[in-house]
Amino acid sequence: MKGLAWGVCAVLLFGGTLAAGPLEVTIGAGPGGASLGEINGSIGLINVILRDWNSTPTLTGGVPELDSMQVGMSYLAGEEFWVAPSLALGGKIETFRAVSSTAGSYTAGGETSSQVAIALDCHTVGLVVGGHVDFVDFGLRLGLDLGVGYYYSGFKTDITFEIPSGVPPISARPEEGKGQYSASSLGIEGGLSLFFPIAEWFAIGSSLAYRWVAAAALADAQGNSLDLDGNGTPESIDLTGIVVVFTVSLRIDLSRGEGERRTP
Ligand SMILES: [Ca+2]
Repeated sequence: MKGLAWGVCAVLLFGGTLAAGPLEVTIGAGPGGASLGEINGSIGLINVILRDWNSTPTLTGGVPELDSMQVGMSYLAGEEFWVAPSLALGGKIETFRAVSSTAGSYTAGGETSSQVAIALDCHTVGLVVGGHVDFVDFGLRLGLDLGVGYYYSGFKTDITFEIPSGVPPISARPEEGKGQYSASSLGIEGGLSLFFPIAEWFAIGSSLAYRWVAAAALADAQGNSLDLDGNGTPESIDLTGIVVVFTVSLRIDLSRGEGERRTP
């Protein structure tokens, strides 16, 4: 959350440096997608092992497979200054979080029991600066958004992975224990947004954006890379994906405010 607080300050400072047109403050939430390609690849390999063990006749019990981490929730808060009737410049903070977990146990021969518990938590904060152009405005406003972003990601792991007795050897296994990894990278975002003005100062809307972010290596405080499936090859984080957000916007007319202050 410290990253988010810094980001909010940065957006406010950025906004404050722009000349005053109307200011529009927007908050929103919605489903977000992130490729997380190599991480989801590792989840796939872990699921192959679990599927194998779940169908081994000499084992009782079972462990559900892990869900893919491609979909999560996104939240955003931003502000834009309208520097021309249909052009706004500004910035936003956005967060994305995706989690996946499973737990269970296997018993072989009615005696030895092995535990499996995996919890994965990916949390990203992005600071995006850019612009918005309205190209249709007939009550509804349809516009184009474009921005460049800096993205900071945290990835937590908490893994117990005991191999049941009597199963064939496996070539790789996830490293047990807790891990906390981070990465940062740059990207660009572009998309469309639609606003329904309810009043001159208030609008609801939605936006559909594609986010392209360079893949980045995840490392913990000691510099160890994330190797989720334990195959000796580190997994990078790739946040590229589509984000759909439903928004609420307040428009504040700064010039009118100044005029009023000047009026005796
Ligand atoms: Ca790996």
